[in-house]
Amino acid sequence: NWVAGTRNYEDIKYEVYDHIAKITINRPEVRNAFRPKTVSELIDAFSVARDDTEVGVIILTGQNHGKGQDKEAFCSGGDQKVRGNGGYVGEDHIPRLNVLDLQHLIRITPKPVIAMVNGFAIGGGHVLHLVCDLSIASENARFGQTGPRVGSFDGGYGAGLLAAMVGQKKAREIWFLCRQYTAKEALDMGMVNTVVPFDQLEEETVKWAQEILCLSPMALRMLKASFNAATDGLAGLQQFAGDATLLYYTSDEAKEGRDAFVQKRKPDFDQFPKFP
Ligand code: 2NE
Repeated sequence: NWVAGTRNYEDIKYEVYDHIAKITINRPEVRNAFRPKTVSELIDAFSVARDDTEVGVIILTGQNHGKGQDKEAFCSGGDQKVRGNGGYVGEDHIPRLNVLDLQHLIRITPKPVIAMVNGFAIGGGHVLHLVCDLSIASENARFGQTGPRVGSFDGGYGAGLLAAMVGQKKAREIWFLCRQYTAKEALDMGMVNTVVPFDQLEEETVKWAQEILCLSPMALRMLKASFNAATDGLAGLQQFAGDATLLYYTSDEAKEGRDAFVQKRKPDFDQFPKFP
């Protein structure tokens, strides 16, 4: 029932159904590893979903290629074959780590983002599921970081958010040993919300999204910003404060300040209550 969006993407797919946007990394031949173009398209798609006032929940997933559940992938991180000197290199020959911008965008998108983890979530792909608000995994999913093995690391959300989620000891184990963990282990660690059979993954994810869609979008927005404020430092506070400003702008009190300026008169704030 998904309806394709109008944008022409090469590395991803963008679809909408019942106020849900589904964004799919579509490079199954490399386990949905991302190159700079993939990330640029993901940033564009998340911006489209964010701006679409009809969209209330966003799902991020990876394209299945149908070669067996143990071969499916959510995302295997940065495409090591285009990793150059200082970042991942695309058609413009500029080395980039633009996935960090994507992580930030997922965090500040004021709508719940669900990672629908259909297989390997490894390296930078593992961090992508971490920065989503919820993670729903199929039983075949595998989780892990590989940075120290392939000469990389993500010390931002990849380390700090992971530690906030699973605890310091476990987070260090994940990074220091570069093991893979089953979906059940990820559930026990608190990294995923639920685990379902592979063939029920999308149905279950859509069910969660539809439950969320019954709730107040503004309350959800404020809650997402509140959770981020606790872990994201001043950037988290900025997001929360931005939402407070949004709400304030809708008040007569804020409009009086704007109108007085435009009308070149003194603002009359006496009419507004001074709440305790
Ligand atoms: C994902 C995993 C565990 C799957 O293993 P398996 O055995 O099922 O598949 P296989 O044969 O390894 O991979 C299938 C094809 O996909 C390519 C492989 O090279 C292979 O292609 P061919 O050689 O047959 O042509 N492929 C898989 N992952 C790729 C990748 N990341 N880049 C380019 N090609 C890839 C297994 O494939 C695996 O461990 N993959 C590598 C995971 C990894 O180390 N990712 C990078 C971590 S660093 C990172 O993502 C990062 C960061 O640390 C900081 C900032 C930004 C990014």
